Amino acid sequence: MHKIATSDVDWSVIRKDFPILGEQAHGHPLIYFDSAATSQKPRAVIDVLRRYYEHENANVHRGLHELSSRATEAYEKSRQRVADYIGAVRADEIVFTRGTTESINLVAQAWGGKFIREGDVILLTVMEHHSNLVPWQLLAERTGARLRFVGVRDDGTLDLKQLPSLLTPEVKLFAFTHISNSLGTINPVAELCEKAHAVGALTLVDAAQSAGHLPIDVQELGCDFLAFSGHKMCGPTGIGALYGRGEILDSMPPWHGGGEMIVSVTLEKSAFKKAPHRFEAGTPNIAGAIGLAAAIQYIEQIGRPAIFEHDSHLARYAAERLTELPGMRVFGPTEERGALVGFVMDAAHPHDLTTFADQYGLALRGGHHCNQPLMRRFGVSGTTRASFYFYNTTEEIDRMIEILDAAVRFFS
Ligand code: C6P
Repeated sequence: MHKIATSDVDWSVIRKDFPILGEQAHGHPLIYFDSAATSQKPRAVIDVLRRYYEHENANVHRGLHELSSRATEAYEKSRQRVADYIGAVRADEIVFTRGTTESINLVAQAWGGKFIREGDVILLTVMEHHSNLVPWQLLAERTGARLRFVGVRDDGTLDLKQLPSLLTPEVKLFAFTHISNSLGTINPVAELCEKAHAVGALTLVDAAQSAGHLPIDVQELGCDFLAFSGHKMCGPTGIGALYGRGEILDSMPPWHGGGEMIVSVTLEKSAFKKAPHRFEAGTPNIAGAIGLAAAIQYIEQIGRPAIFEHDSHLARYAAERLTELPGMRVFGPTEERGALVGFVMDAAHPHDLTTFADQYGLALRGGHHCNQPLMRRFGVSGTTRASFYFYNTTEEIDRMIEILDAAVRFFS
């Protein structure tokens, strides 16, 4: 197996941690190039989930028995691990959610509901995933706020020259993605946060495509909110986190009502706990949080700088090799890119191409990737996307090129 020379990690050993990668699909060895949709899970995470259910399972924060204390301790330790992973000052700045989508909706409803008024502006970008667009559209409809968008240039980077005219004092929040899930563009988060703060706006970073791929320190980035999903970074589905700067979370009202988020309740009204428990009504995804902490531990053992180096090498290699194929259009920046590459081929529609590849055991994704405005910006209805993680290899990319080459011949 190809070893990427620039790092000390033996990736072929790491690949063996993922049982699913030994699967066959349509009688071929699976090539899994859909990690931007969801990553595969290492045995370390699968084992922790199993151990939790075999030895610790109970509800948290309410039982006065041994198992409940174990579950509560493991759940709250997981919160601390997430906080450390992204450089939060305190564990209280981490709210467990179902993932990036729920984290952004929480901010739009709880923070937006209290602080956004008619005429205020939420600044977004044209490359946002629907998860960082639709919640703001809903808020704008409710409040009379307006949305503005930073444009995307032909090379897939943000048109930062537009910022001075867009970032005016009416902007209350600038919410943008760290890494585009369709283009692979890595946005200059710290610079964007600084510029937003200069006009008094808060910032929200959608870290769905970055949290498992590169080092993140919310204090260095200077963001006020950061949202991510566990399932894209070796963790289970149904768990994710919202980071919110302490004083901002404390100023926000609850969004979901129910058990566990209250201090006292009368028939008429309730008093609420502090953040983060105020935002975690009902029984949380305890196993998910513990699984996420295990995923973080696993990723940290490898090291995010090495992962980033490996993944971006794969993405650049794929982008280069794809251009060998006829009628190929590759999207996104050429220099630095996240762990994915989107493309369209004259030979076939992205859905047909993706279905063709599947027949050879190659899992790609075809469609608009929940980026319809961005697809429209580039004049396409969708793309085919190959997305990578540290368990993928350049040999798999070579195989993808062979399969796509066969597709060109098949469709023409
Ligand atoms: N993108 C993709 O294949 P959830 O579904 O809440 O875990 O993540 C939503 C989300 C938010 N922002 C970005 C940048 C994303 O890429 C995603 C998920 C998947 O690209 C599913 S559409």
